Amino acid sequence: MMAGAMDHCVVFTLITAVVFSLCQTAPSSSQDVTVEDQEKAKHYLSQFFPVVGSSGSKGRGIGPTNFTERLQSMQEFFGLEVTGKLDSNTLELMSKPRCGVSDVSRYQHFSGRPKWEKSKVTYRITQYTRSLSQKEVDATISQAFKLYSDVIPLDFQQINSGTADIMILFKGGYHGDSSPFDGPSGVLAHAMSPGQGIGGDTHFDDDEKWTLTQRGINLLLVAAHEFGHALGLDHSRDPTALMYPNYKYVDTRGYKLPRDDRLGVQALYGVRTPKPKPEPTPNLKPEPTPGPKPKPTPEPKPGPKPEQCDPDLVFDAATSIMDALYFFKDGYYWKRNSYSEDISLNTVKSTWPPISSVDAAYEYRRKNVAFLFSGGQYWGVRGETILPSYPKPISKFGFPSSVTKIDSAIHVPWSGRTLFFVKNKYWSFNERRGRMDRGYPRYIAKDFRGIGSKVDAAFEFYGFLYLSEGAKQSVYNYRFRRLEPGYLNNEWLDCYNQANYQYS
Ligand code: TQI
Ligand code: ZN
Repeated sequence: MMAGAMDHCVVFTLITAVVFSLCQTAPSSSQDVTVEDQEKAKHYLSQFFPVVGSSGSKGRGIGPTNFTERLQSMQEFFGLEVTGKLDSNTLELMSKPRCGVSDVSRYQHFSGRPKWEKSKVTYRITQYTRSLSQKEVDATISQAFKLYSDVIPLDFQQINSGTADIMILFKGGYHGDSSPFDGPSGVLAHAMSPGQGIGGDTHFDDDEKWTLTQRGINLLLVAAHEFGHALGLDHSRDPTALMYPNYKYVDTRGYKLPRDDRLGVQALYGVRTPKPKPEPTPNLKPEPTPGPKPKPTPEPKPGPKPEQCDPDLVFDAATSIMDALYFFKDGYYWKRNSYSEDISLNTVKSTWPPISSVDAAYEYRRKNVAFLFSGGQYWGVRGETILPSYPKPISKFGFPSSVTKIDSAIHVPWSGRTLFFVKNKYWSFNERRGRMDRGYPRYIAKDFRGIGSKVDAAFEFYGFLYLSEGAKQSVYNYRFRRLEPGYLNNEWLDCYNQANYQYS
């Protein structure tokens, strides 16, 4: 077998879910740590793993503050052995240059960043599955490659004879390499990272029931995942990513490459110059058929449409509502469907007529309701319907009369609290008890280090808290209890911020 493709701690040996552990380097001793090393490490942690929240004696903090814990979370993040000690592997990693790319991205490349060094990559399917017609397989495989070629300047071409860069086959059990498949379920497929010979080759276990639907194993999703490996992507920590190591069916109609994976491959191959997007237009209610036009009632018209891909875009508010994300700006909102990733722009009024603009919003999923705030009032909505008995004054939450407007709000499901950000302070509302927690407001800058002094918009999504100040976001990763610098706001709107990424 060819070397190269095999040494990226990849694939064939990795069959179970404990995939990351195989990438660990051998444990090393923690002797000979100098004072200088200690100082360097402290500096490193403060730069890349800022402390979040105040933990102090009252234990109110939301992140680790002590050196050992922070070191542990850094080690966990990089897949090192979690010793909490400054061992040589950890020190070595800390001294590596950061390439100007912060750790925000949850995608990962294989070590050595193997990738295809050409712009046309060929593939050949040498053995088809029993579950689907040849035509269906050809179409699905091509669709899976197209997810990538839509966003990176690489073209994939199917050939029917000879040796292709990516050789594809469907076969159960032993199929010619050192990792035979295991019968139904378990391992579904595997792929080699880019390289000569077997590099990029992709095998599908034909003891699976391959389908194009929700039943059985969806070929498009698994092929797209495997081709991610074949192009150089390792598993991602982003639960919404295709490269997240967990099979989950999503609607494949109009399926596009999820954002995290897109950023991952684009970091390797660069961005395919995006075709100009059609201007999103507010989809207004169908015009009444022509006739003598009734005089339009002089309504306060929303101002000009906000610009979707402005790198300086500041959101007024953001929230999830059911399965979509809503980003509010100047009387408009973008709605982004989680799965189809299509984005529409509408006026707030056209959807929730009494509301002309939204300052803050949050979803309380337990009750299947979202709250939209505008000035001193708020409305409860379920999807696009306003619930009865709204608006209500924000004083209902227990704000003093000095609070006339809320900058942003976020519900934190695991604490049952809703945080309200008002200027440079924040409040904590206990949803179950229906009252403000004692001891608030507190200073944002004190408890959320790494943000700044205000929060313009905030939302929770898949267990991550996104807090944005100005055009930039910070992501609070609850699992790792850490605030990480995030993407620009506009990345949620599928904008390409070319300048942010470095290509090799
Ligand atoms: N096959 C594994 C996978 O592709 C093989 C593998 C394990 C692997 N560890 C790896 C490949 C590390 C590269 C790097 O992930 S699988 C999914 C999941 C599989 C799993 O059959 O377990 C998908 C195939 F987990 F993401 F759903 C496809 Cl989509
Ligand atoms: Zn995988």
